[in-house]
Amino acid sequence: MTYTVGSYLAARLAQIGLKHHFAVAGDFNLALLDQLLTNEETEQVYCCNELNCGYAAEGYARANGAAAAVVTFSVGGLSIINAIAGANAENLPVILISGGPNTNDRATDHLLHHTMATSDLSYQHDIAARITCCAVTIISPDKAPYQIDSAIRAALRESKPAYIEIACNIAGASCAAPGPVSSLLAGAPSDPATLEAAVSTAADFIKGRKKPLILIGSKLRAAKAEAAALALAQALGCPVAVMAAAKSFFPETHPQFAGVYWGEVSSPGTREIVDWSDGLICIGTLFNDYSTVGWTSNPAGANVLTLDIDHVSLAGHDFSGVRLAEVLDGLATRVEANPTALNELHRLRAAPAVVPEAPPEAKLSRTEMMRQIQGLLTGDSTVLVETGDSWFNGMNLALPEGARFEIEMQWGSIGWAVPATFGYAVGAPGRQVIAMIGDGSFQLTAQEVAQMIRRKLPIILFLINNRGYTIEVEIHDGPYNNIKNWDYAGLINVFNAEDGEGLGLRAGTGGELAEAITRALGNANGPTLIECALDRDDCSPNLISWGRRVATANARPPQPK
Ligand code: TPP
Repeated sequence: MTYTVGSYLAARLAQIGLKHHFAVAGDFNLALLDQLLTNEETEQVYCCNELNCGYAAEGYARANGAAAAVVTFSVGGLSIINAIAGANAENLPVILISGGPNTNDRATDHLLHHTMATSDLSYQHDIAARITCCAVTIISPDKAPYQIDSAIRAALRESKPAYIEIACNIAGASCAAPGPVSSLLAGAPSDPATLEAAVSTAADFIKGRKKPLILIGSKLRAAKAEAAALALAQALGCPVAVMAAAKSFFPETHPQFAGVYWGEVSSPGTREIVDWSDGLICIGTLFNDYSTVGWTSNPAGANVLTLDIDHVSLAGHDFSGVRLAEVLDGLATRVEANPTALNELHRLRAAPAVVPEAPPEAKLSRTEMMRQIQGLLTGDSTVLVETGDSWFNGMNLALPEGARFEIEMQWGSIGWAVPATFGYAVGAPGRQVIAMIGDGSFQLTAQEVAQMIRRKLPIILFLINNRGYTIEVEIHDGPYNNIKNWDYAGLINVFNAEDGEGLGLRAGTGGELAEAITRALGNANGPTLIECALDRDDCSPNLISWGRRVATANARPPQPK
């Protein structure tokens, strides 16, 4: 078989497990898209715009481990930047592929359409280089295989986005055949001596503590170390709390699960047990102003052992170049069971409160909405929550074994959830995909519901219509937090046009919501959007507490010189 630059890239995408790639067409990438279409093992999935395309790929990477998005030069390449920077922040290997100007127009004074009427055509590469772990521009078919492999290998190893720009007249040019894919998939091994030193120092730290406790953070998935963390937890027999951004990265049905640790807005009893521990084992954690509740809960100091993706640190020690999964595997064989903190957790923790069912004709409340969403979850569910009160409502969900939870908490860009949910559902066809999205966020990227309809995906979208940016109201209110109301449920018919099978339903009472959920479960050939009408101030108490702390942190005056 002979290869072109484009078909080589397609082969690599298929080999690394991408059964789909997301795309928006434009004249700089049409020849490339044609080449990608020649490979039947990676299907082209179209998006309404490039920002959505980036988020769809980001969601796909959450479901599938990696993803690719293909856009045209400049007008597309700059639109997708927000989503790719988000993938960087969230440690997801999304490969951004852009068509590029013809080689004959580079290094000349030719002015091209879609550019800022400047002959410097390197700006998109330069911008992409700032937000990816590897950026390559391909202007020669001879070098293409090496450049493509370098970018994909870096993305997979570092769990970060990479950038591949391909000149539009090079995509169809012949190039060498791909070698074994294992060269892209093999991770860099730990240095054995450093690994041994890191594991034995960390094991000593744990042995020296009376009340060790594990805290899991969002980087655990990027390190592909969920199974290794579970094995260490079981060997140690201690409580395991998760950070909000890592919800579902440790099974919530496990007897050692200690809830979500999020400072003042933690699950009941979780903050107390974390504070009580004299040996906090932080695995893949990331502390920022939001996760520390405005810097009020920021674990640090001599009682903290940090096990990061490629790095172990504790007071007086620092070891880098070690892989997290190998560190955890090593520790699991060296620690002794210590259930002290688990016993204390059982004493501290009250039985979960049972939320009574609201009368079916009563006006819909947030608690009744969440009670019904909770009842919907199975081990096959994945819940995606958009920035807003959905973060806080989602945290309280008790996830059945196997259920997954997705949150874009480091980047926190509203508009993420609709396209990311679309991409996630493309990447996880067997799962029940549910999203909770505020009205304000929905308005950014709503049109991607049309792609869910196009692909007949039975996603359930809970559109929370509380008439504004409630999370912003709690941080800092003003007229800018009011938004124009839409007929959200009615929008689905607009997207259905002549052939779609999406359902748009409205729930103003608990009874209407129950009926809408029943209809959604029966709608197998398209998404169902359920518009839940809530009062503007019907938000979770945790949002209020957290918002107050974050507002205080934001309002700190400059330090005097
Ligand atoms: N623009 C982007 C792209 N991302 C952001 N995070 C913001 C602005 C600031 N922001 C954060 S949350 C939010 C805004 C504007 C409002 C969310 O409102 P909504 O989706 O209605 O959710 P609610 O808080 O009402 O639950």
